[in-house]
Amino acid sequence: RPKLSGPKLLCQLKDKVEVSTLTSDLQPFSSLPWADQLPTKQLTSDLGPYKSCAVVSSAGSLRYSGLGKEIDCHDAVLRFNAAPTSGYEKDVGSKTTIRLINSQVMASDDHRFLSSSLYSAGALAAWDPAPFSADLTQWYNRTDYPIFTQYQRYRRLHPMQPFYILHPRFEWQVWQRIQDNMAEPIQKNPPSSGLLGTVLMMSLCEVVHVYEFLPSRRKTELCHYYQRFFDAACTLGAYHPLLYEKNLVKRMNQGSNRDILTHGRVTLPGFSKLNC
Ligand code: NCC
Repeated sequence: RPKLSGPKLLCQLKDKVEVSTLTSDLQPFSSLPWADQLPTKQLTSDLGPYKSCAVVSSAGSLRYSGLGKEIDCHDAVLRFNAAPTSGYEKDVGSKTTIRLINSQVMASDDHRFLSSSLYSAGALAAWDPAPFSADLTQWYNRTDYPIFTQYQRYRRLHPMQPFYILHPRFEWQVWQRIQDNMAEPIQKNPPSSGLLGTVLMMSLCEVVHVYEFLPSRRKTELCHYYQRFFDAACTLGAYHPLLYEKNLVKRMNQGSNRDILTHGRVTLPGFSKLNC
């Protein structure tokens, strides 16, 4: 299989991946009693378009980066899971436009998802590792974590906050882009929140800067910038095909290698700016 150049990879991503979210008119949800808790419109028609966007990975290498001001200068900022800004503003900034969370975060007691104010800034988008190519009904009846019960509870407590659920088709379309561009079979687990969030922002923004997804010279075994926990697998991957994701992002990067080294910064064009 020929190795595609960066511009070709970007066009493939734009053509073959549709960033879609669940809406209240979609089967099987439309016939459920809580359907009207789901948004009526897609995330991509409610939010944006933005000029510049920052995607802030949760990597330990953000600690002592001093990137906070630069991150906050973007029109929109995406963060992940339980990653806080409070107390870490100097390194990660304080603006949160969208927070992308996995269903494990919504379900585990540790994260106090229903009560913690960490989740109240900006819009929320959640995802659950759905079975490959399974239909929505199959997934609904057997989610990895109880994403739908937690979603309903959260919506009842915070009815005004925009909250979307990613369509599982989106996860697997992104997964397919990774697999089709790698020489070897990759694990059949969905991509990490990091790559899903990056592609999500490419559909909303003219330019996307991703921070410490490709590690800078601050690379560390510290898993998250906000926790004293060390594990190289956080950066290299175990369950998620993370190394392959990073390889793909490296190939699509339009910024310099120096930007990666000093800022852990990757520059990606938004889909609207691509001439394919
Ligand atoms: O760790 P996590 O991800 O929340 O990090 C968000 C995204 O940042 C990128 N990252 C993170 C750490 C690091 N050292 N390098 C990185 O590049 C990754 O792209 C990552 O996706 C997830 O993807 O949702 C994940 O969530 C955690 C965990 O569920 C949450 O943090 C809540 O505690 C997963 N960890 C475990 O299941 C133990 C992780 O595998 C993936």
